[in-house]
Amino acid sequence: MRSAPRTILCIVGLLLTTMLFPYPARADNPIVQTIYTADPAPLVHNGRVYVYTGHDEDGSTYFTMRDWRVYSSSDMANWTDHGSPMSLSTFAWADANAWAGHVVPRNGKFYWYVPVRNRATGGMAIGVAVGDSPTGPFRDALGRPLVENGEIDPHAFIDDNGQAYLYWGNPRLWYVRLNADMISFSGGPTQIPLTAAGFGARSGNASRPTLYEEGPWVFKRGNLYYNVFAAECCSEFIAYSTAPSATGPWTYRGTIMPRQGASFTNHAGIVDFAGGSYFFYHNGALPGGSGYTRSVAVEKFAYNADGTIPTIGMTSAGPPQVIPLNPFVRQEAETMAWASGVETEVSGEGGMNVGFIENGDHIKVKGVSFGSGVSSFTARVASGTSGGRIEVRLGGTTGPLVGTCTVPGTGGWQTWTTVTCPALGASGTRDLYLRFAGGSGYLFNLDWWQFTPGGGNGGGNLLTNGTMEDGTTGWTGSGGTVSSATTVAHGGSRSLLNSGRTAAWQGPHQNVTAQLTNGKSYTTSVWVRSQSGTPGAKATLTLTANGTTNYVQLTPAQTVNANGWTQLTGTATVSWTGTLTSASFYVETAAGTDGLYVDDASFQ
Ligand code: FUB
Repeated sequence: MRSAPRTILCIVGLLLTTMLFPYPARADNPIVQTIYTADPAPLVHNGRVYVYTGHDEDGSTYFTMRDWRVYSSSDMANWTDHGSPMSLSTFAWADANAWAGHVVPRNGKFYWYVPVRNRATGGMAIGVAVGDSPTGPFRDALGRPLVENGEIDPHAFIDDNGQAYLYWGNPRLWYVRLNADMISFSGGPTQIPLTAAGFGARSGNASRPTLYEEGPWVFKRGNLYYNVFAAECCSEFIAYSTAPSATGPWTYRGTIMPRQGASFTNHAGIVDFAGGSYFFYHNGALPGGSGYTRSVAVEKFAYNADGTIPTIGMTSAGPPQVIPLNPFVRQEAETMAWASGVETEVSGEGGMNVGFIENGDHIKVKGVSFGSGVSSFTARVASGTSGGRIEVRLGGTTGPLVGTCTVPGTGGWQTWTTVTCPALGASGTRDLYLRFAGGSGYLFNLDWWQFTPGGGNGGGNLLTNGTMEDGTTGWTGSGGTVSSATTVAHGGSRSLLNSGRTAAWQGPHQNVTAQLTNGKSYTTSVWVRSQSGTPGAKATLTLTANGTTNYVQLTPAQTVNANGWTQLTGTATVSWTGTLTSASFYVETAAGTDGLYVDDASFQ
């Protein structure tokens, strides 16, 4: 999904989306926005959920698929792109149709079963690749098909007694008993009887008397075996059957996901993770989406008490985030909840990077835990042109700007350098938006980013309760009333309000006498809005030493208003002569007595 066709895709997509799939923009489902993905196969391994997908080529008018992709998440909201560790070229004997596969771990290895077209026969066959890690690389385990009968959509299941099965089929449904090596089998393929009792009755299609269409997903929960499958093309819905054993007999249990979502196929995978159950599927929800340009999405669900699966609808929000993301360790740029305009590519420094960045593009990282505050933002960047800027924003692409990093030209798209810029005013848990700005054409690539802690109540902030989340703790008024406000907040859920001021110098303040060092330079950041009116607001330090009071202007005065937050920032050297007896940090106005809201204050 490169930038050139994006305009056309967007127009067509907007129409299709409005007509067929009325989801708002910038939601978090589908989980991948940089390419079209299909046929999800989730796997839980070592505290992460991996999703193996197919890849629909842009503008496809058939299932034109040449490689497979891997994504993973530890929080079900931000997904890391691991690129493509397997493609048609992995299988020298295959020439087309990198369709719906499944990965299962065993013996310390990962086995990836896929349907591909056998060049020699022209028919669909099942291949198996093996890798040493969930992200590969994967190699053809056999150099030939594992099994071939012209049918598709393999799924492997290992029963409690260690017996593994491979299920597959369209239009029929098959299984074979895999040996413990997972790349050979005993006995021949067995056809599972497609009866109305087992898989639901289909009318009007003599060659397909039951609802079963393709994409079996078999698992065991308690004593019950489940087979979740795509039903009754076209359009497909997702249905399921249950059985007392891995080989049946199966009983049809009904619909899980009704027909929805602008794609005439659907394809399901279910896993349990971090105490929740998750249903993966695909639809045509991205701009330009259709039955041949699909996208993988996920919903959280809970089994009914009797073990049945509830009806699950497609949403644009996806599941709630399991744990917040830590910004104080290196985070890959390709870990994100939403991407707009950008793509990913293999990075020369390992893994992937975000690339093809143009002016106005952005990525969203959901639920970032800034704690008591940050002091700087660092990014690993490269640019074959003259670079641009990374705007570090909160809550949206026009949300509060906490920092701007300038990216220079580095002499190449894979010539990496590290840039750092001050970042002030981020605290609590917020959605992070990295908005990219600059001239025309591609600006730069981004490999990873990281914040340095600071501000708030830790990391050097001299102010107590700078986030205002502890009510009025630490703050005093010198006129009017100082209260904790919950109606507006810059970050978190509270701000501080000083209403009823009777003089411009009156504002919320706190004593910082004991914390100051003579001659030191201090940086201030504080977010302010007025209750009404448009006063000029500023941060000031009052210093009393040897009986004399001086005023240090910590930030220039900025016009603030009642419609949104304005950041006051500045750096000032603080010095005095003699003994310091009193020092107070103030937020005040240059003139007038408008009420002031104050939030996310740091003085360090
Ligand atoms: O992606 C190609 C085919 O479409 C899959 O193999 C089927 O399950 C259907 O989703």
